[in-house]
Amino acid sequence: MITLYHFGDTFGFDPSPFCLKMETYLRLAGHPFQKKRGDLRKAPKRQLPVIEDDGRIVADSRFIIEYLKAKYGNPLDGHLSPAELANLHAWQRMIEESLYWTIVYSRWIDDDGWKVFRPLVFGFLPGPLRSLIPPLVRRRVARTLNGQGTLRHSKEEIYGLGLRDVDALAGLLGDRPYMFGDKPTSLDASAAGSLINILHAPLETPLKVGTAKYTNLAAYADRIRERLKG
Ligand SMILES: N[C@@H](CCC(=O)N[C@@H](CS)C(=O)NCC(=O)O)C(=O)O
Repeated sequence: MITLYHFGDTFGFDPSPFCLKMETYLRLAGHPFQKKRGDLRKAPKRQLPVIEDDGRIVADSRFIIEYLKAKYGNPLDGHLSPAELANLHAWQRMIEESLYWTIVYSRWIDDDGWKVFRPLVFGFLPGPLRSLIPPLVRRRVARTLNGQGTLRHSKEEIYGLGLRDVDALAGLLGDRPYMFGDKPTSLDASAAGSLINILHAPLETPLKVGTAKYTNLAAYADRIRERLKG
């Protein structure tokens, strides 16, 4: 049985777009799995998700999916043409290397998002640590966002960039059930991991407000969330 190590269902689902992507992939591909809380200190790359399968540990959702495809077959993407696979690759990178950073900004840096996000993810810490740890982690996230480039922009620009990615996704989906048509592909795992995290997290950020205007994306996130229930 595959074990998916993730952060936990803090929002009723995992707050990490990558952990939720992995869960969505496993569910859509029909692979039996169990979820366990992961420990970042034990994770090979100090990030989650990680899976364990027959004693083998694999880290990073991209490598995990490659591993699963090699071992269990490719039920989601096996029918795609080389051009479709190239397309899928580009869209996936947009979600994970571009839109992701606006999500991070909306939670960790934007003061309105941070006010709500902080108690949700750090509320479990005992008294003194609860005031000490969150600002330290927030500072580390700010350094990362600055190095990556997002934090060089104004708040309006950052949300504008994220919403352009969202607009592109809405255009791709159109009125189809999944991003590439009638059947789910691994792109839907990436898309759902981020869109559910934007739309269903209890943070009223400009990213959420702007995304909710796309009724096709809102219905899509609802639909995939239903499928995650089993
Ligand atoms: N490329 C990785 C990204 C995973 C990732 O960024 N995970 C974040 C949570 S969304 C994490 O574990 N962050 C903890 C840290 O960097 O300290 C993947 O696809 O799995």
